[in-house]
Amino acid sequence: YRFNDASYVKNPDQRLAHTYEPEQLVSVEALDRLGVKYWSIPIQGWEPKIDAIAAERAYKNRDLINVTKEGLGELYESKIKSFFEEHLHEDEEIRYILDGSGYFDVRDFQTDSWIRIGVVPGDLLVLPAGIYHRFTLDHTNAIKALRLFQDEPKWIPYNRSPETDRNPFRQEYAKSVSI
Ligand code: KMT
Ligand code: NI
Repeated sequence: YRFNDASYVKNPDQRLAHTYEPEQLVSVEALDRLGVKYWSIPIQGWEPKIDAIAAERAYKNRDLINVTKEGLGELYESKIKSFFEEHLHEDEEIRYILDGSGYFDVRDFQTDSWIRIGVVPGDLLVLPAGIYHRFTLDHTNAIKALRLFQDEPKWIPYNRSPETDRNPFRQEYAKSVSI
């Protein structure tokens, strides 16, 4: 759904839903046009299915991330903060949600406004290289996700700036969604 900036300004708690009234839904097809892949694979018996997708798409590495105070320890506050800074990566960001829930916000290329994607167990989300995005926990305050990597995990977030607008991966992304 479309993220309501005015609601966030009024009550700047990133963990709230910040919907419009009524909600403005965004279709999976519209996400697809932004290069965002979003589908569901039931948690029941997920492993062989995820293994098959990983093999097919050549995701060679994976790890588990547990975004909770316990899971992140002393890094918790700084991680929560950096996840929610608008950034891009030079690789795909691939997440399979195992437990808990949260929000991935992605920029609509055409309007530069936020689209908020609520994720729950079974959701597989692939953000393309070069898309501006951010992540937050929701009110449940916990999410466990499998992170898949095409090659060596390199999770460098480049926070949005005039410089990232000129990043080659950003420019390639811009071309892919401008047609
Ligand atoms: C990211 O890169 O923003 C994250 O890994 C967030 C936690 S995964 C649900
Ligand atoms: Ni990211």
